[in-house]
Amino acid sequence: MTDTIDILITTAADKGLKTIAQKVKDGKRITDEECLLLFEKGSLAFVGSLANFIRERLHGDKTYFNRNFHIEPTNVCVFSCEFCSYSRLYAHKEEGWELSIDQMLDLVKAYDGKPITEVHIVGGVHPKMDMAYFIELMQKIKTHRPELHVKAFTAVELDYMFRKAKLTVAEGMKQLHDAGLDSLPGGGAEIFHPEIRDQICADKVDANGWLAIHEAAHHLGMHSNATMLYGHIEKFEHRIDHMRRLRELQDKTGGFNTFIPLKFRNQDNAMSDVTESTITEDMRLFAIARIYLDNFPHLKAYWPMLGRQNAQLSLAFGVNDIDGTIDDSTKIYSMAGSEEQTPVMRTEELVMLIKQVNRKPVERDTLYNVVKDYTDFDFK
Ligand code: V47
Ligand code: SF4
Repeated sequence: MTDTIDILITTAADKGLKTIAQKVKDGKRITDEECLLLFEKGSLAFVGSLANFIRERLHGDKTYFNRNFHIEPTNVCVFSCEFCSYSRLYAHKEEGWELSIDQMLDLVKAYDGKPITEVHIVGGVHPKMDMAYFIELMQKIKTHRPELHVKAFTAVELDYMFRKAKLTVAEGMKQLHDAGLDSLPGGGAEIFHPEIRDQICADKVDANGWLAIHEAAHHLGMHSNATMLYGHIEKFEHRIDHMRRLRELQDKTGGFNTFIPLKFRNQDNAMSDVTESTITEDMRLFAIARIYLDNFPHLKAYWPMLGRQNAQLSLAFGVNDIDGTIDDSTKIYSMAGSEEQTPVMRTEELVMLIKQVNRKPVERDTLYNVVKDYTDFDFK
């Protein structure tokens, strides 16, 4: 019987596409030029089949999710990213919220006795929430529940904290790690290329700063994720530049777990005139990212942003992780007009969603250790 990959090699519309299919079959890396060719000429079916081949080679039908909850310490922010629907400028902070350490600890305590493995803490950049504040928070969370994995702070928040405390990146990272910070989420990456970054988030940490923070974390043995905010004013070349910088750092450190493409949503922000990408473009991007980022073990679709059904669809386009069951309401996406205004999904629902498309649901912890395989589990 001929495999799908051989059919793709034989029937590819173009010599360049044929070479790419052959490289995928042989487990070889594609170049930036080949990646551009995929964006320009690869049909949805072509890139999807290649990405699915890679996904199944890496993970079979396994589809991961985790049980986590979010804490957003504040939506007050000193920065003013054009795409952000969430932040309230420091000058207008009466519209914002600021949680005290005790309030955040109460949120953690609300999960006592519940089988949660991770807390994800990210928010705006508040000038008063400094190193000392977050070190105390980390220590108190760990004292209360030592085994809870703390995934916290985007490189944007960290860059601001370290500069304010006059610490080098290595010193700042070490202090937070010692206090209990386990890993970094992937936010704040947006689009690295200055042609775009200067237009959408000029005042926050640049590409090199973002990458240096993740590199420092990796050197301490911590893992991290990487995101890309796509589907606005960037061109294919900017997406490729973004992924190339990530692929290069991953070659050096191996510290990234997961790549998470974040679809730009245009509600209530300064970029509301920018049309959102289509579902076809979303799926093509997932697939091309899976093909290009050969050294990233995981590709995640963030379902609160994409919506349940599109997240389900993405499992045929290279995605092997659909994030967590989130019991609280993270506001960053509902405020930007995402599909999911109440991003809460029970484990049973998530498992069903994955099974409906014939994949195997596996609950993981932050570092992808298997917590429970739900393939043959019956909730009745
Ligand atoms: O960096 C802000 C994005 C990110 C909009 O690491 C928007 O597991 C779309 O990074 N449209 C923060 N996106 C969230 C984030 C994240 C989410 C889930 C999991 C993980 C992880 C990380 O949210 C920001 C920015 O790129 N964002 N505004 C918007 N209008
Ligand atoms: Fe602040 Fe983050 Fe919003 Fe930018 S995306 S304004 S850094 S909260």
